[in-house]
Parts: sequence; C-alpha cells; structure tokens
Amino acid sequence: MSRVTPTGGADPSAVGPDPWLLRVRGAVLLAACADALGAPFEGLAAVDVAAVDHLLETPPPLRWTDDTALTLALAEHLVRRGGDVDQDELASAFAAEWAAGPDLGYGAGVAAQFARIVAGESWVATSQEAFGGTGSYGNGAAMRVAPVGLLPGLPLAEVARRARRSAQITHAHPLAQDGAVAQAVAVAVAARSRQDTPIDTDLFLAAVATRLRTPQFRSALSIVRVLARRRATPGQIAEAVGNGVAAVESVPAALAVFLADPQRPHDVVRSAIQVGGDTDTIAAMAAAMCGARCGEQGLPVLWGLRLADTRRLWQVSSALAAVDSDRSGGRRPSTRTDQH
Ligand code: R7I
Ligand code: MG
Ligand code: MG
Repeated sequence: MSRVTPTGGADPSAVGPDPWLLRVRGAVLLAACADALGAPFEGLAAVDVAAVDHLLETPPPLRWTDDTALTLALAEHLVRRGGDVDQDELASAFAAEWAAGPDLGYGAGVAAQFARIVAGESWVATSQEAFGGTGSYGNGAAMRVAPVGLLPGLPLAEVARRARRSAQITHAHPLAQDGAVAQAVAVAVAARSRQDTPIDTDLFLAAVATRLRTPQFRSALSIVRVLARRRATPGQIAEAVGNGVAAVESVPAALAVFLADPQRPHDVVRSAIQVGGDTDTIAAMAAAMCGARCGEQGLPVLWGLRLADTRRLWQVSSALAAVDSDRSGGRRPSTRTDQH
C-alpha cells in the first residue's frame, strides 16, 4: 500500500505505520475512550462541566460500555468476512457479545432481542417485532457502525449499503437505519479527509445526506449545517437537534459537535459530553469521526493509558486496516485523501 505525505502526495520511501491504520486506530481508540468518559453522565439532562473536566483529567481506568462492545463485534465480523456483512452470522455475533457481558448498559429493547436470538429465534422476526412492530428507532445501530466506514478503499455507496444491512439486524425502523448510514459515511469521509485541509462542511454533509432515505433525517442534517457553520455550543446543539437515544437526535448531535471543531479530539469529546442526554453514545460517535480524521496521533496520551481492555481494540484495528475490500466490492489503494 502506498503511503501519504502530510501534503497528500505518495511517498514510497516513507517508513512507519500505514496511514490508514493510524486513521483506523484513531477512530476505534478515541471512540472507546469517549464511550467510557461519557458513560457516567448518560441520561443526565444537564451536565456539570467541572465534573466532566475532572473526569477527563484524572487517573481512573476508562471502562467502555455496550457501544464499544458491539463495535468490536462488528469489526471482528467484518475482518472474518473480508469486509462483507453476513446478517445471520452478524446477528449471532451481536447476541454472543451481549451474552458475554450483558451488564454493559444495553438498551432494554435490544437486550430483549439478543436474548431471543440466543434462544434460537431469527433476527428477522425479533428486529421487526420490537416496540410493537415499528422496530427500534434507537441509536444502537449507529453507535456500533464505525468499522464499516473504516474498511479500506470501500466506495461510499457500498459503505452505506453495508451500514444499512448491519443495522437491519436489530433496528428495523428507517430512522435508526439512516442513523447508521449517516454515521458510517461520516466516518468514511472523515477517514479520507486531508489533514492539512479544513473540512468543507457542505460537501461533507452532502456526501452523508445523499445516502439517506428519510426526509426527517435529511432535515436534521440541514440543521446540523447551520450549527456547524455557527460553531454552536453544546447547549445550542442539544436545543436544536436533541440529545436523546433516538438516532435522529443523537447522530445529528454528534455530527454537529464534530463539524464545529473537527481538529481537536479532546475538545470534541468534552463538547459531546456537554451536549447531555445520551452522552456516552454521542461522544463515541463524534469521537469515531474525529479519530478517523486526526488519526492515532490525536489520541490524548493520558486517555490512551487509562483505557481498559485494549487488547481486542488494538488487534481488530490492525486487522480491519488490512482487510482486502477488493474481495467484497471495494478497491485499492486505501489511502485516498479526497472528501468523497
Ligand atoms: O438502540 P439501542 O441499542 O440503544 C442504544 C443506547 C445507547 O445509548 C447505549 O449507550 C445504551 O445505553 O443504549 O437499544 P433499543 O433498546 O433498541 O433502544 C434504546 C431505547 O430507545 C429504548 O430502550 C427505548 O427507550 C427507545 N426506543 C423506543 N421507544 C419507543 N418506541 C427505541 N425505539 C423505540 C420505539 O419505537
Ligand atoms: Mg452505552
Ligand atoms: Mg448511550
């Protein structure tokens, strides 16, 4: 694989880690840190900034939650399948992940689905029957989907298709599926962005919006556009798009936080937690975008040292960055630096 210089040109003599691997590690590790940092504040309407700052800077270990557990399960599945999504196998992998650690803060609806899958039922039934037959509109499919956007060289249309397929297993509601598509495409575009060039908010959001199916999600993105341009505060973001567990609130909130300040991982995570509401998930999603853009170099050193259970995170990052997406519809080289 060719390497990319800071100005985006290929440098065949360069040594050091593969640039795509740095982006993948940045996304996976920063998201896991953000999940853990946001978790103590999950569900609070108002977040005490001093308490957030205290947690960001003090030594206790960072223990991640269901957001990261399912991200790992999806990433490991993609590695096993050469980047493809096999829905039956992935449903079993998600359910097994839940069964191995059911106390990580899973949503009540999805936990009930996983219990039924473990008992032998088909995901097709459990997903569609959730919440009286509407399917879940929660953000659980979006919070775990970043690895799809980190597959090397996968065209964005294919990122969107695989994100939707990964979502359908537990989230039959179209807004939850649009949330997963938006998050995966945002991570993919961020991972391909040139680090020496500011992100063009309009182009970035257009690349995301074009892959969505619901007018409601598209109109939330048009609010994100205004918030990002204005560099809105966390409070303004929560007020404008919401901060709840619904994908149509929390994914736009994460996008708005990231686009307001895409260069600074520490501040992105801090702001995302201050949005309040579903703090671990908003922070994890914004961090996946930011880590994909800034790479592992942007990970605050103290957070990296504090992060618990890192072995799977490191292993799967390396394996994900090495997936040969050609085999399943992608193309090499993986180090494209355009925004879409
Ligand atoms: O979407 P899901 O995996 O939840 C993810 C959230 C993240 O914040 C994680 O950090 C974890 O805390 O959970 O799980 P679901 O159970 O499908 O949805 C989450 C919640 O959204 C549910 O418990 C409901 O409160 C709500 N919800 C709905 N409520 C009414 N009608 C989701 N869909 C519906 C619905 O159709
Ligand atoms: Mg969680
Ligand atoms: Mg959450």
